[in-house]
This record gives sequence, structure tokens and C-alpha cells, in this order.
Amino acid sequence: MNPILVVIVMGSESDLPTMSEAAFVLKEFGVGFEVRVLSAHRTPQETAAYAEGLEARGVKVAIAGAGGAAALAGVVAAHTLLPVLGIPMETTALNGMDSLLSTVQMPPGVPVGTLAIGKGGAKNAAFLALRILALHDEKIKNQLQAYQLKQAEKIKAIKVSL
Ligand code: RP5
Repeated sequence: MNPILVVIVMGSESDLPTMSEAAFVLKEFGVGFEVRVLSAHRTPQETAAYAEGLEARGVKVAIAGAGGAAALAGVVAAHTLLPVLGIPMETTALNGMDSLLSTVQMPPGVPVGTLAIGKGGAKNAAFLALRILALHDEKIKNQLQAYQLKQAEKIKAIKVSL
């Protein structure tokens, strides 16, 4: 089994349909990850202890998604020096603007690299995690290169006739 290099945490099971997009990308690239539901507000102690233990376990990047008053990514970042990527969940009340602002507006010194709201953000968090890992991993770098080329080929193959 591949070592766990990335963790995906979310504030509620209701975030899973969005956060699983990050998991699909990591799976496709064969990178080891684990998924946990942890809440900054509902399980604050467990969240802090989990984040504190990540580095010693060999984890390199944490992806954290939450919605509404979305403190999760910030709390994880407060308890580890690993890079933390935040995903704001799309919400019904404010279309995810609440999650976005809660995740992105961290005080200086405790960064959360915040991605786009929703599934697109979750996907890109995984790609950004892969780019971080690729700094020290030639295999992942080559895989990313191949992926970029494939994407370019798809665009170039589009023929538009009006
Ligand atoms: C946040 O509250 C979670 O991340 C979720 O997006 C939102 C709603 O949670 P549930 O009421 O669905 O558990 O903490």
C-alpha cells in the first residue's frame, strides 16, 4: 500500500460528495491518502490532536473542506506547519460565499491556500497537492506533465464549425 502523503478532512459527512472529487484525483495518480470527518466546532479537541500528529506520520499536505462558518482549514493550519489547502463548500444560504470568506481570510502567519468553492476547488486542491509533492518526487512530476499534455491535446482536437 502507498504511504499516506495527503489527508482529506471535512467538517461533515454532508461534505463528502464535494471532497470525494479530491480523492478521485489522488487515486488516479496513485498517491496514498486518507479521508476523515473532523469538525472545528463539533470535535475541536480531536481536530487539533489529528492535525498535530500529521507531520510525524509522514503526511506532506492537508486538504480541508468545510461549509458555512468554515473554521476547519484554519484550525488545521493552526496545529501543523504542513501546507493546508482549504475548500469552501457550496452552501444554500449564501452560495458558498460564507465558506469562502471564512476559509480565505486567515490572519497573517497562519496560511490556508484557499481554492475555489465546491467540486472544482476540491479537484484543484488535489492537483495543487500533487504539485507540492512533485517538488521532491520525479514520478509525480512526470505524471502531471503527461496529464497536462493530455489536456492540451483535448483542447487542440476541438474543431468548431459555425
Ligand atoms: C460545516 O457545516 C460542515 O463542513 C458542513 O459543510 C456544514 C453543515 O454540516 P451538517 O449540518 O450537514 O453536518 O461544519
